Amino acid sequence: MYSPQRKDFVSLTLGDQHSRSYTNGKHRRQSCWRKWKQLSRLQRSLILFLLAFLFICGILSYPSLTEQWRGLSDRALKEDWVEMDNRGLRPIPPGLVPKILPGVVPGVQDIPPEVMPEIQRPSIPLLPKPPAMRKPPSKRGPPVLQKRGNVSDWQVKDGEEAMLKRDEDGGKEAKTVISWRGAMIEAEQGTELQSTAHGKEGTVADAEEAANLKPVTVKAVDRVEAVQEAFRHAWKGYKAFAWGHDELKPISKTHGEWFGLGLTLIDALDTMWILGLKDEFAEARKWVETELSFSKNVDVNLFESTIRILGGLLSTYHLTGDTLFLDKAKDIGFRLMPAFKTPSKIPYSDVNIGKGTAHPPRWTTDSTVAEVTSIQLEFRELSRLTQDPQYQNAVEEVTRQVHRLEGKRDGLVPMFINTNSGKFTRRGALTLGARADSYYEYLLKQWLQGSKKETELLEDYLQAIEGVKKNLLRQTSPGKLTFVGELSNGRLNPKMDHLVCFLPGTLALGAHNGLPADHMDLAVQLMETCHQMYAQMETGLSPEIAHFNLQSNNGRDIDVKPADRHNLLRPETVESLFYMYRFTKDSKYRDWGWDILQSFNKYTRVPSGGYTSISNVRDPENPAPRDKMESFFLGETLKYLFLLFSDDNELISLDKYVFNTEAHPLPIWPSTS
Ligand code: DMJ
Repeated sequence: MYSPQRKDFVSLTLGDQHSRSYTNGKHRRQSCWRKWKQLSRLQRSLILFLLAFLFICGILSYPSLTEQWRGLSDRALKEDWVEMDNRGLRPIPPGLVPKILPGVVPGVQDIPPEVMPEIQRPSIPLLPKPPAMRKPPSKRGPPVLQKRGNVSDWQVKDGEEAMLKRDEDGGKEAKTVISWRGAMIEAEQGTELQSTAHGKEGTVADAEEAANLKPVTVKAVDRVEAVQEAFRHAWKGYKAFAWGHDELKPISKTHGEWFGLGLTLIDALDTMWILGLKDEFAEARKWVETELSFSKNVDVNLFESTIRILGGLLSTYHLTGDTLFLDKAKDIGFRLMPAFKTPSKIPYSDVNIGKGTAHPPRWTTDSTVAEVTSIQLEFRELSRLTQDPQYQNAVEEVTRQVHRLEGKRDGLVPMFINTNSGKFTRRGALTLGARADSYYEYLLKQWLQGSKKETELLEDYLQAIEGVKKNLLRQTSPGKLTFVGELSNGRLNPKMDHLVCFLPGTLALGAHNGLPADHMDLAVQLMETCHQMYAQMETGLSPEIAHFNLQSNNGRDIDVKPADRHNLLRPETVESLFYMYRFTKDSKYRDWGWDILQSFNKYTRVPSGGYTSISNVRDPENPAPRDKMESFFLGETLKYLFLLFSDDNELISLDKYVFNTEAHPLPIWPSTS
């Protein structure tokens, strides 16, 4: 029998008379302690166990709590947007786009030579010296500005807008965690959304209203000028609030810094030249001459600074013949070289361009496959211009290793490669999207850059496209849209990043250069899908990631998860539209590009200057601006739109130039090399 004092059960008595009679805290504490001491050991253990259990439950339920908190902050963002609306920052109706009228680097000696990678003797013969540097071969002046035409097709778009049935979006707000090349990759994906396909369903009243509209023929010249106007508007914001900084934050009217190197300005240099914006170009050039210095204690990402800065400077040098840009290109190129000083010679992701040190990300010794294999066009060109083989050797060593590596599947590469072992890391999916995309692009483009002589590059490219067809290509059931899915643990995930929309253009470029005609067929199909990723959204803007429907029991082809509804002003679709139009002259590609430009103007344009990425392409009432204009909007998106609408086929001829993955044109080497 148990003694009366010893109770093997817990008795909780709430609000008894005794406890009510306590008036002072000290007594209450003493009494609690006495009561605790009176409990049996088993009772105390049980209470402690209960408390521990509750604590663990609390920890486990933390994510859902944070989700609610995030919901609250998203609502706050929504309210901000409403407030902005009240201040006149509503999306601009088509046709009401305001018209804005135009208006040395310390040497590299401060990197100690011992930290530089050894100069490799060229295993590949060096390319012949390019034509004299003071007189570059391809110098051409900016194209003459066209006279402004009418804007009647904006009015047509107004009518089309009336046809849209705008559904309420009941999904959760986006959850994002990892920044990837400007994209935010989702931490987890939530419930699917119910929405109406853009341009596919309309109410009867909407259709009647639209029937009153008369089609208006629009001349190409109007569209070219609309791109110039959009660039000037973006530039106005950059100039006013972010001059010399990396990125414009157009809503808070300030700037964001990534490397602290004037990223937007450098990325936009050749765009200004191509668009014929002489005054803007002259101002930017002045900044490069007087302010730009790479002698800075700053960590930069090797890939991003290569494609944006080195690529931008090299292409501007080629277009203008101005050696200022070549000098700057040499400086940054040399400062990036410590990245290759790794056990495997597969470069690290980050370099300190002031100290001459490099390192992988803090959490891994892996590098991203797309990053280490998409710097070759730029470094090879730098070697050609400088007649210094070290750049070409370093990047071609990477190409050679990746070419030989085991672990590919029908030419498709994993996402990560280890900088110690030089082997692929077995994690992640097989994808043509983030972390692998430009590996495929640069196989073809290096082959073109080198005048189609490096057959291993071509073989790898052709094998990879066959690998795509065999492993990743699917069609939706309802609408027969062709897409490139992702292969994860042997299972196909029917999702495609917007990043994959570079592929139609690359396939078309290959077909134009004699690769199999069925590459062009595939390009046409994928181009249609990328177009639908815009057309089926309520804002007319694509989400970052689309999910495709393989079931025949549901009428919708494309779904968007809540975490994927953002649009970062990315270029890939308009890039491919440019290639498709150049090679087919089918005007529908121009029309699709025009729709996209108008949607950017309607939902992402900030009246005080600049364009902003948005969080929700499914909500035209509240697209939820993110307050950031990525440098690639000026470097790529507007450049490709301009080239799409321009009738001048010789303006960056695709038989003379190859675009790097940041839309910076580099010359195709003469075949006599
Ligand atoms: C750009 O920096 C480049 O196009 C890169 O290849 C992919 N990401 C962005 C644009 O989306």
